[in-house]
Amino acid sequence: MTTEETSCEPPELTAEQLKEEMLKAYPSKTAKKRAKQMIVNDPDAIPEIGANSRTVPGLITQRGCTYAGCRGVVIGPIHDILHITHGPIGCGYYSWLTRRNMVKAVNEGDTNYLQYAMSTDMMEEQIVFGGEKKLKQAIQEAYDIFKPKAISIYATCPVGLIGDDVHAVAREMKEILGINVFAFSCEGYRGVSQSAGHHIANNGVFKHIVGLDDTPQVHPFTINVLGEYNIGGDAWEIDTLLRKCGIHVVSTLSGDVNYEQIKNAHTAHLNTIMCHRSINYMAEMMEKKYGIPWIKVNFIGADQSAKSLRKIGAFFESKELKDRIEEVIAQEMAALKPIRDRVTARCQGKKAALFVGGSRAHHYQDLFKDIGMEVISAGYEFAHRDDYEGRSVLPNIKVDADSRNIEELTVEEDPQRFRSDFVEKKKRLESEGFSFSDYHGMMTEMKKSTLVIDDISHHEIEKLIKLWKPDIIGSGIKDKFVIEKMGIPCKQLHSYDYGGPYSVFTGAANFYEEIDRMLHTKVWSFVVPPWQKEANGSARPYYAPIKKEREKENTAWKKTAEASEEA
Ligand code: CFM
Repeated sequence: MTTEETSCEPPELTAEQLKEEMLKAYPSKTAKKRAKQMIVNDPDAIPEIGANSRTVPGLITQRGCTYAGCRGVVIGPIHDILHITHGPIGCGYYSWLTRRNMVKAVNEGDTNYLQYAMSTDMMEEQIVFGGEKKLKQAIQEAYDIFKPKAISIYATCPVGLIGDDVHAVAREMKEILGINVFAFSCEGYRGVSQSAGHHIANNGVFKHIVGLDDTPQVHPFTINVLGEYNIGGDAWEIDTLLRKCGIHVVSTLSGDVNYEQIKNAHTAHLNTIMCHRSINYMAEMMEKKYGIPWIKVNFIGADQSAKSLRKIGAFFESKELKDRIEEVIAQEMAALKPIRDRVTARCQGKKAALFVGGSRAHHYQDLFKDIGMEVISAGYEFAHRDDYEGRSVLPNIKVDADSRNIEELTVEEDPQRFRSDFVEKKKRLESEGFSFSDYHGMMTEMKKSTLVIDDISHHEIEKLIKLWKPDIIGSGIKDKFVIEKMGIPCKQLHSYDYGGPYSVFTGAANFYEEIDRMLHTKVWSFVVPPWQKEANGSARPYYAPIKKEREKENTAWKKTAEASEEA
């Protein structure tokens, strides 16, 4: 590059300097709080990060509410129970099919209620005089129409404020209807984010569903896949891969799962956790009550998928299974290689930044690593310190008033069903170096001097784009268009827009190709949003470097296109 071309580029900032730039705009109290949530990483001496605390009012956050985490994320995907939102219609409406937790009703008699949005549609009258009567009526009406196996009720903010006892209504209707009816106190305001809703949902599913069916497993290698929600079909790809290897999934919590599968989940040999944030509670409680050990897996990224399969194989200690797993990995890797190589050649060295939820900002780094890309900054919306720093920090996490608000169930060993043989096996394997109940978190796997940002705000994303110029950002729908209007492609990593699946080897191929397309499409060079323009219509100098780079690429592309047209 000539000096002229670089003349308006801002100086390359260090992570510390970038952080300072981001904080400059804030009042001092806010800056002090945010500073603790923006950490310059050092994988060899993981620094402490501020997480799972309240968002400062006025900052534009990506977070959702507790109701969303409970009804929308963890329980919502169970497709053959009726989900009734007790609240004003908006809560039910906005949680209606917006998350792409896909479902197939394949067998005769399978039921799928997910197309319905059921709500008590609370009005002023219920807010003033109480909504329990209307809730009972709604449950009765829903039962009369659908005759479901179970009904689940979700409390929204006003329900908590006026004090409707959703649990008493559930107990009463359970008695009257003779089916399982249970409720969740998951009012939106109950926690600082959707994370509280995950915990509440885990408690409810554990108390009201898991363990209701003791039919023993006949398959020798059975697992549950916890924290996998079948977004864009991810769980289906994982299931197919595991089946190829000879591993049987008893239940997936809760991607494309039915009520019967969850009732029987406690009979599996092993719990594997995909999303640690949303479901670690369930794994812990199942281990305490039934003795089932758990391991962390990651089926996002080819290398990580292979690693996870091998870990499951090692747990079962069967030579036949391990050999089969190696065969499958070899086949899948061979099929993926040409795509991975082609995309790597085109994307190597490009820079990505990821700000997603409570798990994907970590997992999806592996897909970028697979194709030689670098992750310069990442962060979760609502994860806790253990998801960043690893579970070793659990004893040091201070429980604040907001977390104390969420019930911790007291779980004891089940006198009949506790598997002491599983505990023996776990101990033996541990003594041989196998690690259980482990999650090392995001920061251990990120490079030194990358910037880790918890609960990033729109202002901070804008600064990151202007000053560090990532080539692509993985994020959510709330900021996607802000990012794209700044000329940077944004891969929507929650519902994937219309894309996916991205899990395991087959999904990795989809992801690589899509990232390649997004990085190399020419549309970004045409984006000049109005606020970038000076009065005379020219682009503001601040964005000029990005625009210039893109224009250069564009000219090169045009030349190639013209040349090929001439030929
Ligand atoms: Fe777990 Fe999720 Fe996530 Fe999550 Fe979510 Fe989601 Fe997510 Mo959106 S359960 S923490 S609450 S992996 S809906 S499927 S994509 S924020 S990173």
